[in-house]
Amino acid sequence: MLTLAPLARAADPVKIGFLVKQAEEPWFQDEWKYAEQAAKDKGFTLVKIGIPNGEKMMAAIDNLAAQKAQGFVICAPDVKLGAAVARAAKRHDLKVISVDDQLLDGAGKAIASIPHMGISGYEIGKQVGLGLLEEIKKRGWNLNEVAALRVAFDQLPTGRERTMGAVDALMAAGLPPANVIAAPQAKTDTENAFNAANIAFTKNPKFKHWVAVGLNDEAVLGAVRAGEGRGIRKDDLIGIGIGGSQTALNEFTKPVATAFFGTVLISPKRHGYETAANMYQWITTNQAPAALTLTSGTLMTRQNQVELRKQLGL
Ligand code: FCA
Repeated sequence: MLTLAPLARAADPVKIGFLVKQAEEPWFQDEWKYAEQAAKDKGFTLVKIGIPNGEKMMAAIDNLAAQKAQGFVICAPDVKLGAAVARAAKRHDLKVISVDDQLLDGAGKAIASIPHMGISGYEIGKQVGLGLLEEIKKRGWNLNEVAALRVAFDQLPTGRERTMGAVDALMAAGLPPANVIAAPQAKTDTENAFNAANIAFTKNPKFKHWVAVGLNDEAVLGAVRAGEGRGIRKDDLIGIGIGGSQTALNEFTKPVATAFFGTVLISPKRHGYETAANMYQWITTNQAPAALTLTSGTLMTRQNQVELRKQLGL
């Protein structure tokens, strides 16, 4: 009997959790979609759970263990929950990989023992800034008369890196630092970005032109909608987001262009498919994925959207 036990375990079907902080966001829907593709290709069961807060997150991990999953991929609702995630995974003997948002330990340091795949936030932010500069130049705007609205979610390191990369590029080209307006959002969705941007526009009526940046497409879309509400439209506002999922595509397919000028397209396929496939490999061959994988992005506008997405296999 004793010798049979390991054999029986090896034959256990592989079950992998994919836990995301904002299941309603198109980016996470896409990640799930590509993770499902990996599940189909490799032959494992994927368990998708939305974890909008710490309590739901802990319950989801317990639930996975009860279902005899062997591991999970996670984008946590708060990176400060890192130690709790690591402890729960260890207690249940579950492998864990983080995606998008790298988990932090109690001292605020990235947890190196949890393999992570995220975007190269600062670089991608710079691409946003350079894209804005090109469009500013085309329009002949004077940088002294331009304000950069930074929809900010600085408690999330990748969020801060992305938006700082963007404003650093603008300042390196001559945008006065005093023209950078931070608009902190309470949550990383369109509604909260809208509210944050609205306040910033109201408080800063002196600027002639605006650009808007944020950690994702929803942040920039919120700024664009707030601008519209105040009569600041596409001739006076240029927004470039980060993501390239349905939120951006909806804007690009409107018959008349809005101030949502572009987005840096990142790959939900890499983040969804690869993380899930890496977890499968880890479980079945005991080969852990790279400790850190940072993915890149490409500027996407109305003009190149179809071609670019095709290139990435999206
Ligand atoms: C973070 C953001 C998401 C998405 C992802 C890649 O988790 O909140 O919107 O940009 O990184």
